[in-house]
Amino acid sequence: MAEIFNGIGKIPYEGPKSKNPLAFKYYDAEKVVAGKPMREHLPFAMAWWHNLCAGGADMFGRETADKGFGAEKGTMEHAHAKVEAGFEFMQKLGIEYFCFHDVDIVPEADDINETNRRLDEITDHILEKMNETGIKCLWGTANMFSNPRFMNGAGSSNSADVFCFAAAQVKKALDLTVKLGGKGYVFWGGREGYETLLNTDVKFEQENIARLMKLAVDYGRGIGFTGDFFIEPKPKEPMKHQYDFDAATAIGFLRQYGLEKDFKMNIEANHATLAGHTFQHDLRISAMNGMLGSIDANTGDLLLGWDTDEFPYDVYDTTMCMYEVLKAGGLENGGFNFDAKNRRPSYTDEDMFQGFILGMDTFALGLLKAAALIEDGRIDGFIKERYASYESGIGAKIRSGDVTLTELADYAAEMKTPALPGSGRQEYLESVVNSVLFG
Ligand code: XLS
Ligand code: NI
Ligand code: NI
Repeated sequence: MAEIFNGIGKIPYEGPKSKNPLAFKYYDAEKVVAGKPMREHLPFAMAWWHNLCAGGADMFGRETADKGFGAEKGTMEHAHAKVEAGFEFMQKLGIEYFCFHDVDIVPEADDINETNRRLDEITDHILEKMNETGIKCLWGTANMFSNPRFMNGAGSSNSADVFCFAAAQVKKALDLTVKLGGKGYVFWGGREGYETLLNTDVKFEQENIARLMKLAVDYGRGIGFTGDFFIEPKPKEPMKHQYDFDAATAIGFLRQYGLEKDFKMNIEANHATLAGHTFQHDLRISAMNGMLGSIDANTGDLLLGWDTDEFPYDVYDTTMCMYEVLKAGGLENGGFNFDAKNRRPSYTDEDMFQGFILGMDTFALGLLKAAALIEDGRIDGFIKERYASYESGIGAKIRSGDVTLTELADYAAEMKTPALPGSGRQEYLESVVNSVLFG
């Protein structure tokens, strides 16, 4: 197959002083940081849908970028051209993983049997390219939100027939994920939510989503899927209320239905901020529950109330993200999937590369700065010190559970009035972060 991205070679690492737009300034794959090479800390993935399918269309205008890769869109020839383009792209960037939905990799047919045949054909091609290049599958998923049949959701649909179609797609997507050796399987509950309680039985819908997930776990484990299932929380868009609002909500749901052993979180930065949290918040909630699985690496625009899926550029955010990831000991079966797209006016081939160079460099910087923050020790030291009253005396008794409410009240009565709990020193700590970032 002829080269698709002509004139763009392998992207080299040239260091922070380089002004070459087609070079990494910070992402130096083999550089060892906190005990292992950057590429091991940062298993980056390409999202098939944004990178190879989306051409910048929005509700006010058609596509600006040509993602035909020399073939007519909507054909299997095009599906195959995307495979070639995708692998050439990943190789040139040194990206080691990809993520996909079923309908990203083939055009959906009217008959599910024909769609499945196409999926078998295309995954043979993908597998061939994987073997040739060493590139791997991070996770697979089924798109259960674009087709009109899913207008009321998939697992949460009011229609049992639609539930069966959702089940069929999940089954096939699991087959494909296993065929491609994927490390994870994602449930992003696109339309699993509701617009109005006037037509919705929330309790029933949530139970049904859990049923679909349970069926998926049973089937997946049966065909040898040993990776993680992931829930990707998002509070809204396309639905007004989405059931997997944020990490805390999704974790509660998993525990309620006994799914917590098989599932972890796939945290997307832009979804966390849509939920009114920071990215770091949802990472922390996941990590402290042992459920930090994977990351959809993007960023939103805080002035806009929707999922803009921008390539990450904010080093403060990626530093805090990598701080959480380092503290959690890394992502076992997860990675950093660039669920991100170029802005509509960035429509050239080079722009596709620039998006990833920006994203990878921003995470590399985040990793370097997070490692420096931990090494510096002032933040961790302050937090430890802040809770020191629980290390001995009455505090230690509270922690061990070896105390009654009456004893605590007696203790308080004896003190008469407590000392203030100590300054939170937020402004000082923020300046410590700045000094690590820019010092
Ligand atoms: C949409 C989601 C989606 C998932 C995969 O907002 O981010 O792209 O990552 O279905
Ligand atoms: Ni996502
Ligand atoms: Ni998203």
